[in-house]
Amino acid sequence: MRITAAGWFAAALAMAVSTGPVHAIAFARVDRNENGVISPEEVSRYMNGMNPVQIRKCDRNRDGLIEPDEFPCLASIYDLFYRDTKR
Ligand SMILES: [Ca+2]
Ligand SMILES: [Ca+2]
Repeated sequence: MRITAAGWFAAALAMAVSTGPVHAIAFARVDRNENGVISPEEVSRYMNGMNPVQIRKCDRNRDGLIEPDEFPCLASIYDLFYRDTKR
């Protein structure tokens, strides 16, 4: 069975609303170069529709990158505004 990356990610985000550890899985999906942080480039490439303003909102330590502890913020914005409405 084939699951598209987008479908997998949407499912992971849906679960992430109620379960913390799933954030780690979703984080790993977006952190493609596996350096432990998510760059704005990775966000725009793998989280469709997200823009730098939203990244800055969640970037609490203002280093321009999304660390794992900042990711739940980004994930919830993504879920609120860019969730696939075609169910
Ligand atoms: Ca990265
Ligand atoms: Ca940061």
